[in-house]
Amino acid sequence: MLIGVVGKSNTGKSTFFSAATLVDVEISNRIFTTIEPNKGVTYVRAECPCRKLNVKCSPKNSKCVDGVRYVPVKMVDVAGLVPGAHEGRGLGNQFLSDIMEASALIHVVDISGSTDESGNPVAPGSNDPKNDIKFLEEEIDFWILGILKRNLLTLIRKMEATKEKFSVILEKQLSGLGIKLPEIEDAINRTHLTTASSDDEFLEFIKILRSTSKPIIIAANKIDVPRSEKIFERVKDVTKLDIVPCSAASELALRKANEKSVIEYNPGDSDFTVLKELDDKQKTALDFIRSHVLIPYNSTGVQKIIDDIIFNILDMIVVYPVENEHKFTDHKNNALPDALLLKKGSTALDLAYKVHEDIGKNFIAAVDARTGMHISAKYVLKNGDIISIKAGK
Ligand SMILES: Nc1nc2c(ncn2[C@@H]2O[C@H](COP(=O)(O)OP(=O)(O)OP(=O)(O)O)[C@@H](O)[C@H]2O)c(=O)[nH]1
Ligand SMILES: [Mg+2]
Repeated sequence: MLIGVVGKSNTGKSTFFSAATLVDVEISNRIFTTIEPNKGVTYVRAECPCRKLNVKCSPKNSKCVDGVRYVPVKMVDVAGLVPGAHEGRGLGNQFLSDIMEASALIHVVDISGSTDESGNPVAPGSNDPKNDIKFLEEEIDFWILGILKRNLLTLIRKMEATKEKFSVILEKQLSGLGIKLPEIEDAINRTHLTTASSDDEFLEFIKILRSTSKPIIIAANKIDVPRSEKIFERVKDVTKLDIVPCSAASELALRKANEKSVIEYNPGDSDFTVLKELDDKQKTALDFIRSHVLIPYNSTGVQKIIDDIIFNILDMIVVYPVENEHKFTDHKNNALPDALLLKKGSTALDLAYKVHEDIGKNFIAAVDARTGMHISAKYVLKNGDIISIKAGK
């Protein structure tokens, strides 16, 4: 599972990434600060079953803080896109190949309107973020069009000889983007795409595919800047995408202060507790975050965006595989060691394969550890299930 952080330059992508992963990266108020992608691990929050079951969990692949399980998700932050990137403007769009495998994208938008279309600083309110939302989608579509059309003519000619279906050729061309054949066939039917279609018709086809293969959530960043709220309300009313007010800089400051034990703060919380005597600068900064972000918006938005992507947009659930269904442990006696993300609708057999291919291949049966009931390979998993899989050798 990989989430890509995208947007034009200077909107706060690396700040968002650093707040979400606590990886130190370069952040600055100039364009094209990031050139090489930054990679890290962030976490989604789920309820850990440990409290209700009254067991002391020993997480291995994840973390548990006060009964909240933090499940890892990979994140990549890339260079800034500018309008016309597909024609080579700015850094071009080749670097988007770094988000090729991403299951979803966080589009970080400067909702204070204080960066122009190329990312240069301007007075707050001067730029309309609505245009940024539109241009980014277009640039991604053009990037996919480029991938799709690479050698397409040669492939179409070959197709006549091999009698391969057009949809199969397109699937091969788009294989790196994780798009499946039924999605391609559906989009072909909806757009009546043929080998003779124009670029505009291909773009229509791509738009449909992109919305399922690379769904976008908008991080309306820099909401802490005065008067951003009005812009946010206006943009929210006109965009069809999920949009969440966000202050990545506040989240980064809070997580850093928590790391240094200056405050106690957990990602996604609506407030923090001061643990040490603060100097004037720290006090002013923390008071500002509380009054301008946490009180009006209930959180900085960063964690909410990550949780929304995984659970609402990608429709995933968290499942806990165990070996011993009575003690909820693995063979080393660790209780609830792993928390795995699976697509809603996944079965016990899918979980077995996710744990290990051999366990999937040798699946015999499974037990729902909460109820002690035997379940079949076809059992559809529920969020929070604890499952013991029995496999042969
Ligand atoms: N007020 C405010 N400023 C922010 C916020 N997030 C980021 N910034 C500032 O915006 C500027 C750009 O931040 P970066 O994270 O480097 O932006 P980027 O999108 O990664 O930029 P490129 O790598 O050049 O594409 C920096 O001065 C940040 O401190 C925020 O939530 N609020
Ligand atoms: Mg950056």
